[in-house]
Amino acid sequence: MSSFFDGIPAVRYAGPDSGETFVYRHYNPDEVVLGKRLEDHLRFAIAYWHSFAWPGGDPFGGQTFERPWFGDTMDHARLKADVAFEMFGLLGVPYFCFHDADVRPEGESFAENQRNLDAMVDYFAGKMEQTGTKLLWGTANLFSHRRFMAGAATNPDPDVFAWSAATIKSCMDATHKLGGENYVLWGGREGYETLLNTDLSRESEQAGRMLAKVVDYKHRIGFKGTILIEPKPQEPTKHQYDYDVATVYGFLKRFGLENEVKVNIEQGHAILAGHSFEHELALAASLGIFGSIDMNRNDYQSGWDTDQFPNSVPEIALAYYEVLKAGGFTTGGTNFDAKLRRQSLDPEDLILGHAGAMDVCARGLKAAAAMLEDGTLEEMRQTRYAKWDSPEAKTMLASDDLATIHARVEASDLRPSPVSGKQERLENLVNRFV
Ligand code: XLS
Ligand code: NI
Ligand code: NI
Repeated sequence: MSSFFDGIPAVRYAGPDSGETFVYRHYNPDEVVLGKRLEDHLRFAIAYWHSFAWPGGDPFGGQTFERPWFGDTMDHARLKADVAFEMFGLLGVPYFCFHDADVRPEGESFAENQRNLDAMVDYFAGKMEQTGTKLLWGTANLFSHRRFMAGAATNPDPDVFAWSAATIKSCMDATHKLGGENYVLWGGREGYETLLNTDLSRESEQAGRMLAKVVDYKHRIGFKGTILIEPKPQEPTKHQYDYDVATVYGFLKRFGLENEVKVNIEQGHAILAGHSFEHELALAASLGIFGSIDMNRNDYQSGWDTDQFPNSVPEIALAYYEVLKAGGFTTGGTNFDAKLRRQSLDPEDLILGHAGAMDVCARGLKAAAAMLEDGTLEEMRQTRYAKWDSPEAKTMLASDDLATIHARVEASDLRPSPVSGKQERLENLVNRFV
């Protein structure tokens, strides 16, 4: 045991009336909602990078956090892992997620990176065995090191493509070995800073070829998890190719990978793309590519990815409503891609950030389940489209050509009569549950 969290008790469910600080008021993992335990609905995961690797810097200032595991040796990496697994235990969170660069020191060469990662994977395997914590997903950091400044798969230099492909292989192997349930690709540098030096045709072709190699390798090693692309419109690049769910779907179709790859949708990225979180979730579900969630919240004024812990139950309820409507998570889950504010220096801040977010998610999911059980929303949605059930409407959609439709409309003196969309009534209805 490290002494980092000394004095902080394990956070456990104490009910909504508890006045304690280190408790869940709404997240009772064993509570059954729609026939399933809350823990199995929400499938919470902690992001290694924000909680254990991020030093608290922003564009105007450097490190604010002082952590005993900050440093570039394998001893530091092991201490970081010890503290991370202690935190997973204190919070009772079933999953975690990591990038290679979060967990191992940066070596002098690719081979040294590989050795460092292998050693940490073995260390993780032991900890996972001891604690029962599982891996929701692994991923490669192809954006921090300066070699990736002009992209990874989309780099003008094939040497960087090679380095990236090799790194993805290492990270897929690591994820597979640790029983990871998904593998994520977030293309932080897959985009451009200026069109003046960018060949869009080449870069998208390179991205498509890399993704095809990832899918091929997944099948080659028998990885049963889901490959997930995480859309984001910009930041750090001026423009990121995986802009949003719709863009990713078009890209997948173009390379014939729409049945092989799904999406990991992040709240903050949806907001940056000018969408609501529920829009991205609903669209992914309707396209059959909904996979997983990076849960956080974006500051609505900042224009950048603030990765704050979520705190709005009504917003979260609408998001989980889409998740539940889509049938819930299969291999996916709720990964807190969220970080402390840089003034939140204390160990307890890490615990309370997550605990509060888990309570908010639990409330949101329960509200969403109640809306589904009530059924009025779905009933009203169906009623709105009910006329499409008629045989004439079905034939028109399936086979009538424009001339046939024209003849019918002209002969029957058709006069469409507008119907209320009932938005206010629907919004009032939602308010009863959140
Ligand atoms: C950054 C992304 C990143 C991915 C994993 O904005 O959210 O953290 O989730 O590479
Ligand atoms: Ni993310
Ligand atoms: Ni993000």
